[in-house]
Amino acid sequence: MKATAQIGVTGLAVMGRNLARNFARHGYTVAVHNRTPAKTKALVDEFGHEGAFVAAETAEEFVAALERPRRLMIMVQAGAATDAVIAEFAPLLEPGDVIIDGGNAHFADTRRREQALREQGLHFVGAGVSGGEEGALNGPSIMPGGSAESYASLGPMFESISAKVDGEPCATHVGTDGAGHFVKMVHNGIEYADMQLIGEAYDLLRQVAGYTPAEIAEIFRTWNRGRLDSYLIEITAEVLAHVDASTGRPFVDVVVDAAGQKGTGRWTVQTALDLGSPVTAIAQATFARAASSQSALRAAYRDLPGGTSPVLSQTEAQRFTAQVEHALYASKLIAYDQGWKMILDAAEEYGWKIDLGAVAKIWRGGCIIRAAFLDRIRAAYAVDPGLVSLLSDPGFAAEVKDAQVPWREVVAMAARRGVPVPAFSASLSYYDTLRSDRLPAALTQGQRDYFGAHTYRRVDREGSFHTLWGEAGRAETEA
Ligand code: NBP
Repeated sequence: MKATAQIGVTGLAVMGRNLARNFARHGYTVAVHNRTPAKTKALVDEFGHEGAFVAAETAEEFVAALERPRRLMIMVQAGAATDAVIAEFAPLLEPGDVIIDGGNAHFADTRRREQALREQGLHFVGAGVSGGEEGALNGPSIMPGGSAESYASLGPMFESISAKVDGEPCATHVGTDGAGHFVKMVHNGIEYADMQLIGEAYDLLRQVAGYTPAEIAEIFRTWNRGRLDSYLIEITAEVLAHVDASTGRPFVDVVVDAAGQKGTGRWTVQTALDLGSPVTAIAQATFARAASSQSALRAAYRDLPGGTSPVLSQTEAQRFTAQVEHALYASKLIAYDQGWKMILDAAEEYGWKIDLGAVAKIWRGGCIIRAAFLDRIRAAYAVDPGLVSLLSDPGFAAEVKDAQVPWREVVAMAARRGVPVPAFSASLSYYDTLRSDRLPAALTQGQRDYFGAHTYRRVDREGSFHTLWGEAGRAETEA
């Protein structure tokens, strides 16, 4: 077989097939391969007219179809299937060739695979791909890791097939080895938090303000024309406005209230614990899904007493709605700030040089959290690339200042009424924790020293100290 293809895609389920079509539609010759050859044939039969495809039945044919250095993209199930495909293809490749994993791999697996393949002279690029099947076809947000050398050859192709915002591509070299999959994981964690916060805003508008799903859809449509303008707010309005055809009831009322997850939110929280990154809003969003699925536990709690339920007047409901917008925006800002800081923490841990402004830039389009807000974050990093927190940006700081009264009133109202707002309150507590002059962590240190002689540091002297708690006089010793 003549080597004519600039890129090869193996794994032609929804994602691989759509990415292959996207490459072909952008003028690239694409070699296509799938473990079950019928899928390869179906792709070429159905979409062959869209561009130049080279159908390969065997691994050898597939590799032979690729121009050198070969670029081979794996789009199979994450985990063991990815390892199996790498084991199948790596022996057929030559030094300088590039294997790209566009699946949802855990970044630690990507680091392991990158190191092993580097020893064989191969480049391994873990590329986060966001936007689902629609994004894969029409323009995803692409977050490649791996070597700078591999990005030099892959970058133009990824940038060409990615989503574009203001003419700029939603693809960039994120950092070495697993940086791309790490950033994709945090993207999904932020997505969990954003969705939970929107859910809590809906619940408050319904339970406290007394609005119907259709009325709340209108409120979200209004919000979508302001600073909350985002894909998630837009689709929320669509879902809330939808009426179930078989019952005539609001669609949201006929859906079982137990949320699922595929695991990327959980990975974000697990990794955050290892890094010591306090992503509390993301964690609460992940736990909220888990709690919603605990049916026996929910049944055990169901009849326990809750808050009071005064009815709001129309004017009060309108005022409350404006307060919820503030609370949602401020909480969202905190959730994003937590995700950004987690990326910074990981960059330090793993030696990645990640341009946080560039991350905001490539999330403006193609992915689930795409939003006008991300352009604000990009702009904040353009002014100060060393920002430790988004709240150090004067514009964001001013908005959080404006949100103070409504944010606190909404969380207080939720507590009084017994409406669960785990992500709203986690965001507010995070804000209050970090702005505190003194934290009760000092007491925690005292307790730790008392029961475990864990020692403590003093505010007035260098060194580690231990108090002899069991002895009369409780003398302090230097540890
Ligand atoms: P799936 O995750 O459903 O995987 C199906 C593909 O994996 C098929 O091509 C299948 O081949 C192949 N495969 C499996 Br399973 N085991 C294999 C093995 N041992 N050797 C070779 N091939 C094997 O596909 P998808 O939903 O298109 O997702 C692809 C990747 O993209 C996944 O990692 C996913 O997490 C990620 N992702 C998905 C989305 C989304 O919205 N679906 C979004 C972003 C990322 P077969 O046809 O022979 O069974």
